[in-house]
Amino acid sequence: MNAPVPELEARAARCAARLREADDLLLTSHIDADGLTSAGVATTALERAGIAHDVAFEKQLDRSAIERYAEAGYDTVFFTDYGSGQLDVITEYDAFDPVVADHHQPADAETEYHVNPLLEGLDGGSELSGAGAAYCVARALGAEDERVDNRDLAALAVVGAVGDMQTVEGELVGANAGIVEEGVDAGVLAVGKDLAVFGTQTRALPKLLAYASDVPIPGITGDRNGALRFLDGLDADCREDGEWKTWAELTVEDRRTVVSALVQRAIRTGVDPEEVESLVGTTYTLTEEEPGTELRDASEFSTLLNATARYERADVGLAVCTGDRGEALREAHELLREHRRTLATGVNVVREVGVTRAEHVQWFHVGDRLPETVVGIVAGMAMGEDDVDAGVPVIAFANKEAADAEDVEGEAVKVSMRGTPRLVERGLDLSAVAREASRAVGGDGGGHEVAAGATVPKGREEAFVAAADAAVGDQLET
Ligand SMILES: [Mn+2]
Repeated sequence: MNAPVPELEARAARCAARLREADDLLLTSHIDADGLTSAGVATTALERAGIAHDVAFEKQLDRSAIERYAEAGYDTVFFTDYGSGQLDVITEYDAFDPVVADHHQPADAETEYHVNPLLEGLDGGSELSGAGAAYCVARALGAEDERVDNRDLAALAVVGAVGDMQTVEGELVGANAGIVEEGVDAGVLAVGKDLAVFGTQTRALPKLLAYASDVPIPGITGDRNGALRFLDGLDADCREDGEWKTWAELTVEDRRTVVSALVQRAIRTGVDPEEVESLVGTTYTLTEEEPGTELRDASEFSTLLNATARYERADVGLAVCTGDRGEALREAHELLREHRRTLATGVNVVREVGVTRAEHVQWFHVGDRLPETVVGIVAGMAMGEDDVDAGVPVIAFANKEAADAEDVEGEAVKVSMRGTPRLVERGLDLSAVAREASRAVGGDGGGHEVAAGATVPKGREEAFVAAADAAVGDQLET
């Protein structure tokens, strides 16, 4: 009854039992949307179970962090959204018992207290996220009594999965789908069909349509004036007091009008029927949150959290996850606004530095003009803009701050690569491309099929492009 993922039930129960015995517990988690929601799930469940604990966050769980925990005198350390890959190092220290809820590839070492989908034959990339693994432990910590069974935390687990890009063709599957079901039963989640573009809760309509690049529609995508004319030509109330509405503010009737007009326009302009179908997708609504706020939509919620993570304000992100709708939410909004300003600048920078087309990839180099932490997102946003082909993976380069470049000798360049779900369906795996191409030039890289990153020595950028071009060519051919 307390097992959203039956395969992991026994492991989650062992973790919960160990956590109950802890005298001095530290909860530590990764700083990103999935890591923050993992911590949100874990800290709430621990608090409800009356288990006192400290909380720490790391950008990267390295030896120095683990050593710090060992020296601090904790007898138990609960790792969420990381820990599996570092178990070989973690188990070198006898000072504490590690409890791990993660979904990354485990290192060659074990702990008795370890929840990870990969240990039971589930996919850690698409079936369960770090927040999902933490949720399994939270459910095991919860009492049988449905007032404190922790099923309400399914909403956060879903935000984590969406934030870690675990959707398959726009939908959560496998163990994630089981968690969705529990959230729906608990009354905290609703699953719906809606326009499958980002920003439905918060973006003004012309911007919403112009920036949606997953299914490029001629005359609308990447064309704010075109989107404006399109909307003005519809028999729908798209404005209120002269101001454009957001998608969430439209009536159900008007939404239908806009979607059917979009579909007609797409068909008329020769967009592939299968792509037209994917204009409508699955949405996850957090029903307890205020309509018209980011928190209402799982995807937008995760973006808000990522904004706090990007500025290393895990304290703000966690507070939002645990229910602070006052000061922390205001701060998170400010960070997101700041982030969006940087992104808007970023798209202009891409235009100015120019995009170079290779055979199977396209690339640009921003040098020092953008922080390397946002270049990947800018690359994704640029796809579908005037001079960036949405059907070809993008490689973006940015100079790294000298102090950050630990992976390579001398000056380093950060590489971010972005594809689309459609390219992944055709065989694209940017994680493999990042790994192979970076090793070929003396760097290091990895990531996901649709988005990956690497660090390479300065001056080796074009060699990296050549290696990546060949690798992508091979993948898309077969
Ligand atoms: Mn994760």
